[in-house]
Amino acid sequence: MAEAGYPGVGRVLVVIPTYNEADNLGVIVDRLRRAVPSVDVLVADDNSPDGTGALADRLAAEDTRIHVLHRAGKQGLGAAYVAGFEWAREHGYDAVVEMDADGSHAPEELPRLLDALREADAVLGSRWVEGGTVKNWPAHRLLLSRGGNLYTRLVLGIPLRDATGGYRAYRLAVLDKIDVSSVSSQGYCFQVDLAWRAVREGLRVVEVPITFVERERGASKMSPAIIGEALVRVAGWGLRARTASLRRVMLDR
Ligand SMILES: Nc1nc2c(ncn2[C@@H]2O[C@H](COP(=O)(O)OP(=O)(O)OP(=O)(O)O)[C@@H](O)[C@H]2O)c(=O)[nH]1
Ligand SMILES: [Mg+2]
Repeated sequence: MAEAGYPGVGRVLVVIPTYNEADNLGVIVDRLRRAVPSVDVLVADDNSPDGTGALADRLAAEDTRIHVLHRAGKQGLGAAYVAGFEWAREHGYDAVVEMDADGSHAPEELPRLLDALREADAVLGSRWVEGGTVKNWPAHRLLLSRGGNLYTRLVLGIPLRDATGGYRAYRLAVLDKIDVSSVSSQGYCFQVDLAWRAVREGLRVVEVPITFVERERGASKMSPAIIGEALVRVAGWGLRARTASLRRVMLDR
């Protein structure tokens, strides 16, 4: 019998978290369904005031591969993903993909991520490896992403070039290993948190180049609070990891 889903990976669920993305959702889901028809889609909407949830319901009514998770209100990107991953587990998927609704993550590049997942536990779409790039970002956004990744690399001591990106694929078993339901980080920090957990567990984490495109419609949900969360939490993890290895060195003496 032919394997269901994506060859070599199995049943794949692409989780798209949404908050006020009515101008973007239809386009991205349509592109995704055309680009990789064998994957399923779950829109995780936080009761968007602009009617994104109702739009997702209409898309789901026309296509059995599209599903919707309605959440009570805006609880952050991380919480929406954790709920989406739980849904994937309950429904027997083998792998999950993180993808933004705003068009920054091209569905046409998804096969590259899924192909790499055949030989990996987690695949990170990376803007900052050779072949990766960003389109239409102003200088301050480039600086924030480059600076944030340099900070993460130095503080955590991990080799990843793009630990803050949100275009990724994970094997479902990995999410259990890194205890994803206990993750409470929300914005960029959610992405760093998962990458950090996976690297610490010794899992096979690989980066593949992507072309990230700045959103054309709708508003960014990025805020100083989201940047602050990442700065503070990453510093805490780095400090804890260094204290733990220092303690090990002392005990070994
Ligand atoms: N369900 C849910 N989705 C969210 C929440 N915050 C952001 N999102 C979605 O997560 C994705 C990424 O959010 P963006 O606002 O694009 O954040 P970003 O990509 O870091 O910032 P930009 O590069 O400026 O677009 C989008 O699909 C958002 O609609 C939230 O609280 N709940
Ligand atoms: Mg975005």
